[in-house]
Amino acid sequence: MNIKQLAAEKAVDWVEDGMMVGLGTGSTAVYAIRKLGERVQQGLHIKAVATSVESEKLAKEMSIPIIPFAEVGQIDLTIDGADEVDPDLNLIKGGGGALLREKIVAARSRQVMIVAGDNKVVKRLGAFPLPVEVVTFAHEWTIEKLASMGCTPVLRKTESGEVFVTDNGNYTVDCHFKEILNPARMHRQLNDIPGVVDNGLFIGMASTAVIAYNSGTIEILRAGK
Ligand code: ABF
Repeated sequence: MNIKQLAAEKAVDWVEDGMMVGLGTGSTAVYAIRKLGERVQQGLHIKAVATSVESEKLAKEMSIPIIPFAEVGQIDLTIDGADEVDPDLNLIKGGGGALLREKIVAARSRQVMIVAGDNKVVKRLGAFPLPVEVVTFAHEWTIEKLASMGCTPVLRKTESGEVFVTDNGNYTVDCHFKEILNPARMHRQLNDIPGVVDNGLFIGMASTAVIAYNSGTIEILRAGK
């Protein structure tokens, strides 16, 4: 079992009968959705919402009941991946292109449980290029503004060289800051830029992180601890 699978499957142990669950996006979240699907097929009763078209498709393949957002009150537990996790459990997310839906679902969740291998744990955010979701209209101007924030902005492309389009019809700009000294301030400054929809800094949103190591051990990190 690899460390992504180890972390993801451990997180699914926290899912209880009757829960409303948020399903994350990315290769680590895929392991969680598959494990959850196994438990549903063994009789676990849950309802779920997904953070991407891709995760929703997999959930339906696993017979996990996906329900309309209008019918969702609070989400009890969201299990999702991350690109970087700092000591305060602030995150960089969005490497998978799903940051907007992930942040909307996380904001509706009583508990956000991050699942990752220890390679995602960092002392300071920023080595991973910060994804920023921007509208397509005048995106060239938005990219110039992002550059003025002190990063090297790169419009994300697909493997075939096309501009990557998110599930929401927007573009993603990967902002190479190298180091982000004040993530909370950076988050606010980015979202003040006209044309920016949201960014991959998740500040104070994760309550727990399940971190797996190649040794096979698992560490549970809790916000504020
Ligand atoms: C998603 O999972 C994204 O926000 C994040 O970028 C990605 C991490 O990908 P992986 O689990 O494949 O390393 O939630």
